[in-house]
Amino acid sequence: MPDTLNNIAKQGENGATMMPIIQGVGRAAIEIAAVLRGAVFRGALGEAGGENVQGEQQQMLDVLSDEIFLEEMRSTGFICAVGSEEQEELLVIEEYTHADYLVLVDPLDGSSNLDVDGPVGTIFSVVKRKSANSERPHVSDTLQSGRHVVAAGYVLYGPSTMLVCSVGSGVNGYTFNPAVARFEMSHADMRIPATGGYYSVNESNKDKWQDNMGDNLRRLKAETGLGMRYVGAMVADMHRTILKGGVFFYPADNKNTTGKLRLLYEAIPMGFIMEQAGGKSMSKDIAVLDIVPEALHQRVPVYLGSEANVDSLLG
Ligand code: P6P
Repeated sequence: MPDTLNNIAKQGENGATMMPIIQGVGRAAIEIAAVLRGAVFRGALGEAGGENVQGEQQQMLDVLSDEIFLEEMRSTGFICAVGSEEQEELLVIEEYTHADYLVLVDPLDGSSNLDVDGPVGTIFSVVKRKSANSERPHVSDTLQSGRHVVAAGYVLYGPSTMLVCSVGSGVNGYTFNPAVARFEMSHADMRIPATGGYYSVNESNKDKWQDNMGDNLRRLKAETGLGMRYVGAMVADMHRTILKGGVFFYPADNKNTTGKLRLLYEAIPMGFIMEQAGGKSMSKDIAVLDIVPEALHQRVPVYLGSEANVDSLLG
């Protein structure tokens, strides 16, 4: 009998509490994957006509994925509020304002890949509220450093649908098995290789990078001979980096002066997973997980991967 998401209950001190929440993520993932596969026939590809809080064009599937994810978090009964890339304000779950946990989510990361049938993902992290259960959840409940993350992970919608997660006791990958309609453990105890792999960055920005990153990348390439791979969806680029080694990074540049990727629902969950997989997660001169967030949609530079490669880039 293969291990399923039920296996999470046996992982560390938080597994039993986090299992129903991650099972909710799994249900949302199955539904989102089904929607993605049929989107072209429903005219669901393309822009929704609005912008998200980031000023980015919302894809129709961004909006739908956000709704699906919120509904599954509500159905767990353990989540009092959700902070989402697609919602400017914290979304309080009115039936469960007394619940202990909040979820931060990028419901459909890399959605610009959708109309070219490229990989996309969902990124999530779970934190315990700071406010009393009798109070109404507040955005300040989300503004906790990554050292307080209880669980985090991502879903990769690729040739297969994978859910990779950690509750603080290492990283495990589960692949959706359509024959039995459930996620089954396929990648136990994922660990990033110390050497090898690829560097992964949008190199077209290099003339705009801050912090001398162009010279540092030239040095990394000369020292390691790493090849380059870049999908343009953080989940896909990070998943390959964890499996093959190397480094994924998005420096600050003249356009994104504090970085492009969002701290609460991209950098922190991915940084948590990377550290749990034995890698390093930096935001220039501070560990991603040590940053104390100041705003729900705050952006940061990120350098995530094999320790030697991250150290080489940051010089
Ligand atoms: P660029 C997708 O929009 C995203 O937030 C991440 O998934 C991805 O790593 C990055 O932005 C891609 O940004 O500027 O290279 O298109």
